[in-house]
Amino acid sequence: MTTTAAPPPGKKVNRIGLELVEYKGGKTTLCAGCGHNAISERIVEAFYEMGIEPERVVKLSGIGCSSKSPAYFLGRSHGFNSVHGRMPSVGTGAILANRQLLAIGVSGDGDTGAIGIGQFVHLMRRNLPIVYIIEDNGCYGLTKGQFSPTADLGSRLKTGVVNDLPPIDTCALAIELGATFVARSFSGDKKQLLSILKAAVSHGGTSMIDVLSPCVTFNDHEGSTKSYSYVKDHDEPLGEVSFVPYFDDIEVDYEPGTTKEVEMHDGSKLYLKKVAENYDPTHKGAALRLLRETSERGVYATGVLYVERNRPNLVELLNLVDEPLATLPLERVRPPKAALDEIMESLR
Ligand SMILES: Cc1ncc(C[n+]2csc(CCOP(=O)(O)OP(=O)(O)O)c2C)c(N)n1
Ligand code: SF4
Repeated sequence: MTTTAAPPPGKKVNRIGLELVEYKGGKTTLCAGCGHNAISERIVEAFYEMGIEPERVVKLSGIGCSSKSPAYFLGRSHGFNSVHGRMPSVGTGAILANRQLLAIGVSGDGDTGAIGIGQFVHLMRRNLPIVYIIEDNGCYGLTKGQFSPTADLGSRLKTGVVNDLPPIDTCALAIELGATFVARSFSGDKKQLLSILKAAVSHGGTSMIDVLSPCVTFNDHEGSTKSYSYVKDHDEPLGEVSFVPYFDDIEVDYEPGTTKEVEMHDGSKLYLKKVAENYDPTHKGAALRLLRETSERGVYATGVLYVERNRPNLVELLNLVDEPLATLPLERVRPPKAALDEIMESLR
């Protein structure tokens, strides 16, 4: 139950009266220093600062170290740790059964880019309302560090083995397929990742975030392009990302020309400051060109890369009733006998 009574003095609570600790999950069992742990911490902060009721959230994942991480945040939320690469279909079922849930899915670059690529492709096309996070370390951490499909051409495993296949850029792929919110961030960039997560939660369609998240145990050495030092040295933020939620009526002063304002589905505002004047985050072609150009230089463009507003999400497209299907009484989900008889008659 959410409390809204005034908190005792000295107790810090959010706008629905909950403390930060109420957004935490179990103690992590991942390696110390794993990027995935930092992402879980930012998710805790984002949901706390947005004042979202944990019971309204459903956490979904596939299989991998990354996919274990929903156990380490939002311990009061619903959760489903699904089969390898199959989180999108489980998430689709959950949201269609209960459109009032707020879905957050955590996947890995292996879970998404290899076994789950087919499901990922269709999720991006459908605009299901879900925050879809890829915790991208370029390897299969859980099965001891083999290359994943996002590993860069020429990058090396600790054993010296060289990757001779070109990578899949999940951001470019998502934009190409029709995703309506696409961002890339780095687990080590607390401020940027937190703002992006909050914007993603406010989006109302599929928000795809590829978070570079180094695997300290198997892919953090020289020769890797997903190590902490490589990503720090090759991170090219698109601009500063700030987020003002709809419930904070704050006027933001910004320099025209170098700041882009994007209004999110729920009325929150996203400000992309100091972005190049000719970069338009609502222009598909500009986002794809940026990704192509930066990848050719071996750098990572981070920030909110692309946002498409006002496209109906899957729940709206299907014209679902407002109430969750899961709790509708039988008489409202089953057509009456007369209607069925009429259909049968029309087929004779
Ligand atoms: C059907 C099936 N095939 C293969 C596996 C073995 N397996 C478990 S996790 C994993 C890849 C994990 O990599 P990623 O999604 O990148 O997550 P990470 O562990 O790096 O966070 C694989 C291949 C499995 N569990 N199930
Ligand atoms: S093996 Fe790698 S991905 Fe898995 S928990 Fe350890 S550091 Fe993280």
